[in-house]
Amino acid sequence: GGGSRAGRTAYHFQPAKNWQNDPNGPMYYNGMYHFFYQYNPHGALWDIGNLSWGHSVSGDLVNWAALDTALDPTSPFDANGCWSGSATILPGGTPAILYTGIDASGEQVQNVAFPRNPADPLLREWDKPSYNPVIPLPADVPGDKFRDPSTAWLGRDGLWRIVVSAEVRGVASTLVYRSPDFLRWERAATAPLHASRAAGMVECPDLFPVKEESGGDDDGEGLDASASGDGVRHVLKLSVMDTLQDYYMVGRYDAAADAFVPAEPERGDDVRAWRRLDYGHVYASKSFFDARHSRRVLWAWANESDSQADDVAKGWSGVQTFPRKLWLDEDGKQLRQWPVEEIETLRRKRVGLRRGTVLSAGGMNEIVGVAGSQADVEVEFKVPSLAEAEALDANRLLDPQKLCGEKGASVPGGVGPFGLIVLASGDLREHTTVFFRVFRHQGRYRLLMCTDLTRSTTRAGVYKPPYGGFVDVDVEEHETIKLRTLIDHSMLESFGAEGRICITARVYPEHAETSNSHLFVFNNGTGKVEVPKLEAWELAAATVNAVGDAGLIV
Ligand code: DQQ
Repeated sequence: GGGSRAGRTAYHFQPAKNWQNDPNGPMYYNGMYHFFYQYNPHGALWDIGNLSWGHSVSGDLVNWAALDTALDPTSPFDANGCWSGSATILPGGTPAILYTGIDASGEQVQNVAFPRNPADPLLREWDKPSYNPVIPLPADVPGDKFRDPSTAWLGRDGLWRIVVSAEVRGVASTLVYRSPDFLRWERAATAPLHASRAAGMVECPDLFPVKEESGGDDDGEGLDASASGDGVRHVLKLSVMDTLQDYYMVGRYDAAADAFVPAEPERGDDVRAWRRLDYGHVYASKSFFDARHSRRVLWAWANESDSQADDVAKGWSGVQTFPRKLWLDEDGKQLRQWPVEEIETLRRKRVGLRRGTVLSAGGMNEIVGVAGSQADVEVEFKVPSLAEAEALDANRLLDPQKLCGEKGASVPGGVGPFGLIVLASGDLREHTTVFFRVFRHQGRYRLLMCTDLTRSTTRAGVYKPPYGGFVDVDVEEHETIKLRTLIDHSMLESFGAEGRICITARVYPEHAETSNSHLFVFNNGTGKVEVPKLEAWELAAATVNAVGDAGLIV
């Protein structure tokens, strides 16, 4: 059924209807972007035995045309589901997919699939050779804990490598497999690339190279999966089932030993103590190398925060983040993320604030002239003095999310809170805040960023937490504190300090069904805050999987 329009996004990736979860096998091939995703063609909920690979294509990562499903659970080696996996562009240019099948006996195995006709620009049909699975379940891994093959990379010894997630004798392990031909795969005899006793099963593991940044002009450039050598670092990214969060560690990958040496060993083996990819609500992310623009692009799934009954009524569930360019910060430890620049093709009406606008204590300015439910907002805050920053005990540093809850936007502070009020109803009964606060701890300043959903909707039965994280920047060195927020009906993606922190949230304001959403910039700190720059654009709706629109793209 069509369901209600409520909450549907205008420029984020969604299938026309039904359930979607993990991004799968994103790639750039023959002038076209391909995106696959975990999809239930039969309904709006995840269904353990019914997962297919949905498939869409795009010329610009903005507008998408839906094709038929690429993989369906129809073979003995995937009869109970085609689960997550990745694409690899083989030498000669043909793509291959590796994915997890739930086989006829309910066990997880790894399968390969190839395009039936590589000359078809849309790669509509995919063959699953009958010799699958290419990696059967190992004897020391339980049948329900062996999945999510990564994109492959080619070693100097001519062998392909992938990582697969497995629980080996009770320990969550990231296993390396090697292959001379992409068909015969052997588990590396070395120790797993990573093993975590504490965190429990991990999913969607990935190891990919990033360029060591010099602070020069070519910053932000991405690398192909097989890049190695001088100036190359690697990122190990893992999705932890226990918290439903994605974490990463930057390090050095030793290709000869298939070992990963973390840049921050002090964070330990428990993945939950690693850096978060996003401090909000995303999971099962996957990146790919976009050869067209020499960049690495990340996708991630943001599931619904309303009830399953709501999803059934809507007829759909799940959104993908807007594709993000991903690169390594100059510090060699943290990643930076930023919406791909193609989003700017959707920018329509632009409004701004007068240069030199100052927000005094309790100040609040409405940004009028753009539709507040579909906007791209960039704002810079300049704090004239950090002297009033509140002191913070060490124990309060441990739980930024809790701190965001206790010190919400309406709790006045020393330096901050300042930021945006988005998706606000005319009477402000519904509103979501995205804001910063500066604290002082042992002579150092700490920048906190929050997205607080507590008042985002008057509806009951919706998950509306405060989200938050500390931003890894030297506040004293930074002239201004920058924020970019993408608003798209139920989807809110915020990027702090030039992409050093991301917070994605799902929101369901009731007022949006019948009236406009308002947008404000505010300061609730004791001292004044300057706003040297604020630009807001209304964004046009993209063409995203509208029924029968494939002709528009090709
Ligand atoms: N979702 C897939 C699995 C993966 C999980 C099944 C992560 O392959 O481990 O839909 O969300």
